[in-house]
Amino acid sequence: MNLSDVTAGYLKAADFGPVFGYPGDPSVGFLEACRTAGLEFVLARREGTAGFMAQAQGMLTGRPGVVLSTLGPGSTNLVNAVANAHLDRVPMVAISGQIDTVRAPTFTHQVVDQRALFAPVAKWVADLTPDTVGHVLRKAHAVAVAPRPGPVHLNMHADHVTAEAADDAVQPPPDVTYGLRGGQAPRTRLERARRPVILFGIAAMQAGAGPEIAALADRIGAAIIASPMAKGCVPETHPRFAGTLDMACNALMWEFLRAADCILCAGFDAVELIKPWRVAAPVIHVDAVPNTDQIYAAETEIVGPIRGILAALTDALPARDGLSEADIAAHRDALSAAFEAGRVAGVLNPSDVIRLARGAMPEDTIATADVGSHKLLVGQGWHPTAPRRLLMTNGLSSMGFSLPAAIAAKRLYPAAPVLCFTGDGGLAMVQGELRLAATLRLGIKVVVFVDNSLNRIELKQMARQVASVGTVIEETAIEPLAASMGCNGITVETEIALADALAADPGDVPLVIGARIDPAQYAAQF
Ligand SMILES: Cc1ncc(C[n+]2csc(CCOP(=O)(O)OP(=O)(O)O)c2C)c(N)n1
Repeated sequence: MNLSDVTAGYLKAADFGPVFGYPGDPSVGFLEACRTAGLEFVLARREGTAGFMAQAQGMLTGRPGVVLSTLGPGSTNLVNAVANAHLDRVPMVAISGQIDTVRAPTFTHQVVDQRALFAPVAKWVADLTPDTVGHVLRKAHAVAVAPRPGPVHLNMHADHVTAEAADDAVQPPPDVTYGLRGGQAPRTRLERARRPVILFGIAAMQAGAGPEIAALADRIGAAIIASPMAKGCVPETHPRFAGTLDMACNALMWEFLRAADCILCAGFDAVELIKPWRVAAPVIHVDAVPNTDQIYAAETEIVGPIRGILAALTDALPARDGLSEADIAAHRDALSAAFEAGRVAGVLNPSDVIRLARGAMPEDTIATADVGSHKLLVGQGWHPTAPRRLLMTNGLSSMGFSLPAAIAAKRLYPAAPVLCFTGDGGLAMVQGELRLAATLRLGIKVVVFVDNSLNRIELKQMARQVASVGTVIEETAIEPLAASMGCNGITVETEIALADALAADPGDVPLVIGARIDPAQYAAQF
């Protein structure tokens, strides 16, 4: 199937009505695809009025109306109608032709930047490309109808119009159920599941839905998996807790998820996914917002207060065996073993640092993690038993987060033990803030994974067998650095020395612990 066939097939399957529009050169292949799909094309007299027809179609059906224009003057003529649908809150899919991709950056005749043109007046702008057309259409659909409804604008480059589509999935999203009840379909699915998994994320943590997740898991025999930023929402000591997705040991975690026969995503935000979602099990999406990212295609969506929806589901479902706690414990054992994979005897390994810190710090510790290889280990190996006890950035994932975050945490909770994990690269970006932490008399512990490397990037160079250019950094001289900032500092190279340093009372200024690690283990972890 070519890209136009997939697009016409989607519009037909989703029952959006006819395509209103005005064609141009790049439209020819798409018009033919409409004809063969049995999708009517209504030729208006100009693009602006075709857009109003599509808007009216959307107003009448509640589904997006579709409008087509050509590139350049066709798209500039269309802007008014798209803006109209935007402020009238009417769902719409607007598609414009565009110059072929090779000429797009340099050619001038009839070429305007259509993404920039439509961005202020549409909910979302994107290109339909052969590799992603199925996903883009699904997302365009979900975004257009999600509250508040409005238009999305899609470009179809001339060289893509009849290009073979690699992503040809035509899978319109389900109707969204708003409110607590959620219909019968998800209940039937959960009632029959033998290996159900609840995957919770940021929004579940923010809603404080841990007790409701645990209760539902106990009722239906589900395993519970956390997203990194939501860790602690369900205590990681819970017998149904099965690990954190897409951090260290991710092969094992994805394998476990792929073995599920039903996945309930509870406030799970796919912004945290590093790997693509390649899981066959049907997904039930429970969140405060609809599934507009479409990273996974949910079978059903229940949108509303997460805690209330989960509690209502638990009440409505009979007790089931599902996965036994013994099955989950066996997986947890495998996870613990995988966490030590690649460990080198006789040196300080990254996993040693986390294990020792876990042993040394009290349960009410607030930990922060920076971005890099060490974050992936902390994300799996740190086990908070309450929410908001591990702060990390896993959406934008900007280096230099963990030290400022630890300063804010200690200021807010002076009595709480605060532990900051950072790479040597991340520390170098923000080390001046140590001076502030000392001035504020904040007794935090800062554990630096010293490997003279931007390891997360250097690992990728190693995987491609290219040289470590631009990823090797200078030795971090912890003691003089700490002293110059009014802090205490120590460098350690052994487990014993690290355990001692971690046990020390920092007093009322930061204690910077440079853990000189051998990074070889990282290669076995990702
Ligand atoms: C502000 C910013 N710049 C660049 C990156 C890309 N990046 C991700 S991880 C990483 C390496 C981090 O090195 P380090 O802090 O030493 O941690 P390690 O990977 O060695 O654990 C880089 C450069 C980023 N995420 N954020």
